[in-house]
Amino acid sequence: MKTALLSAFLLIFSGALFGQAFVANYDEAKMPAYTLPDPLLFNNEQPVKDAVGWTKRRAEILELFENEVYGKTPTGKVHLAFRVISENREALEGMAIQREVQLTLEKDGNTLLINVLLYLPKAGKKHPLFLGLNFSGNHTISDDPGIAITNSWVRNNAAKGITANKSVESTRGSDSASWPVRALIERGYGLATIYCGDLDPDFDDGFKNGVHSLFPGPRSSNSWGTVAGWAWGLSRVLDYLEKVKEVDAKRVVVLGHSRLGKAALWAGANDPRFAIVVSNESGCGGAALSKRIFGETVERINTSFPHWFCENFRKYNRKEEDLPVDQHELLALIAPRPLYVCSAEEDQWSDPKGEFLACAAASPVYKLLGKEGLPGKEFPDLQQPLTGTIGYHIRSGKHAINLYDWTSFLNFSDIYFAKR
Ligand code: GTR
Repeated sequence: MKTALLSAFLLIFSGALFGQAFVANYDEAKMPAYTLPDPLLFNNEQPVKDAVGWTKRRAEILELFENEVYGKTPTGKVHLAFRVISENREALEGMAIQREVQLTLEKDGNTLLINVLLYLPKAGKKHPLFLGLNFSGNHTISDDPGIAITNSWVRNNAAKGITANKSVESTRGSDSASWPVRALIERGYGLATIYCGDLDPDFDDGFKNGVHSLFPGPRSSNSWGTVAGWAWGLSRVLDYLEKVKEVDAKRVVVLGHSRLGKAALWAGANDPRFAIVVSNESGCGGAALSKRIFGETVERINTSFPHWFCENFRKYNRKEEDLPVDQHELLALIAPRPLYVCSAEEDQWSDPKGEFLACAAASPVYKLLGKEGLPGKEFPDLQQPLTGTIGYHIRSGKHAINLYDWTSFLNFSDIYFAKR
């Protein structure tokens, strides 16, 4: 009864949200039969037998994702410069250093400015650190009056007083519940965050602004979209973090919630320097299997957010069965590094079961590489994390990232960074 009510609510909610007649399926019995591509079979159907074989197969899978889903990230040297714009060495009652740093990315005379907000524990020397994009500006993650309000484009929101795509003072600290900085510092971790809109504003402008301004030129059906642009930016921040003396750049966890979780996964797949990857409720185009057609679908995501993926991804609108890859293979690209995926019970739009099954289906690759993958095959109870080299939890509650989630990421990272 409770599930039926929840499904009805979600159905109406998602329809109303997009103002179009779209009926999402929330019934396992109505899902099509589907077959997942085997990550351990080459495109020519030959089996992958060992780690050397996997390196070759990995390149095939990466190329499929580039051509059919996220688009190809352009190559070419980008020059990185940085300057500290503010520093408070007595943040969080003297426990932490809070620093704002402006990065200038320059290519062929075009520049992009991005602001990194850093928190570092004062005790100790080199710290492991979480790196993640935020949704609305660095100033929204803390109510500290010292953090600059973003100058980048933000979505208008009359209720918040945002009318000219410019953020306002009253949004300071508005997303602090998603960023429990004190808990991280107390556990010995730093945090680096940047506003996703510094890298690419989240609207369809025909790929002109943000990172696209650094790589102008003709586009094709496999040119990158916004999710890939955000992922690329995470790697540029890691380039900078490698130069920060208080950061242990070999222990950086890249994480993201929802659309920014999709970006974190693609960043982790492309950049092996990320030691651990965390996806929080990343759903369709993230950790959830597309072929299940449960919750958000390929057609729905390409219609609501035409700028997120490459044009080729639209070939699979209502044709998920034709996709040559599925999202378990994105997770497999992270192997053998630790990966943590989480879902929320009331977030059926992101298909928690599809996220869990993707973890299970990525596990044979971890096993081939001598790692455990996801322990157990049973979908876990609420608040019962599974912890192998792939970790997974589903918690009660809504689509959000909260202290329970962060505590689980910290517990997971502690194991792999051997702090216990
Ligand atoms: C939804 C979108 C999801 C997810 C979410 C979010 O509207 O359909 O794919 O990314 O937004 O980012 O909060």
